[in-house]
Amino acid sequence: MGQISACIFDLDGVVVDTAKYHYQAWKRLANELGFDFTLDDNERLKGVSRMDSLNILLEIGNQKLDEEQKLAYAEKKNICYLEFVNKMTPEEILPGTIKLFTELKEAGIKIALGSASKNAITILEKINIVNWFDIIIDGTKTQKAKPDPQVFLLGAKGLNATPQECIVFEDAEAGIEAALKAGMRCVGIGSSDNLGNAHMVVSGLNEVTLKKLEFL
Ligand code: B16
Ligand code: MG
Repeated sequence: MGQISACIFDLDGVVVDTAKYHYQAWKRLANELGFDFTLDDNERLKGVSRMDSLNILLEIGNQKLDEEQKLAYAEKKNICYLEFVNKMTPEEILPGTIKLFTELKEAGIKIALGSASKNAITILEKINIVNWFDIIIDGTKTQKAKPDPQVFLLGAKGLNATPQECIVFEDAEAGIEAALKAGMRCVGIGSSDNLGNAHMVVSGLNEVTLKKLEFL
């Protein structure tokens, strides 16, 4: 228990479900390279940066590419992914998000984004929630990917909050690890099977209230 100054939200898997679009785009690339990519395989990419995702994909398909080829394929995947993103609408905001944001703002608590995605701003604009955020830390602002705590520490610093005053919302194991390394409280979004290290696990933001957060 302690004061809450800021809540830091991951994007994919917390505010929107872009994992399904990442999956379609990676699957198309895998098929082009001559192998299959399953939904189960896609679980390994959640919260992981684009280049790390490509490396996992190539490992699954047992393929070796040089750096130049990797950059070209990562770019190709992203173009395909953006085709899906560009069709996104505010209806894709996951249930409970706006209600929780409203409650936090009314209580004077700051809202931050802490995402690995380099497309975060485009997504936030498509779903029309960019103005809710007091600070946006995404894959264009970090050098170290989760489970490194950099993304969350930058968010706290930018809001003049100490890590102890921040609560992170994350759907990926690497993100929970990053939050704990940052010295922050964290809420896992998903299942306690893989997010058991979080201080609390819920199935979505619709299950979160400020009252519950005050007990963390
Ligand atoms: P991009 P998050 C992550 O978003 C996704 O979960 C992960 O699958 C993706 O590879 C990563 O962003 C990078 O995305 O290719 O758009 O830069 O969960 O950190 O919001
Ligand atoms: Mg995520």
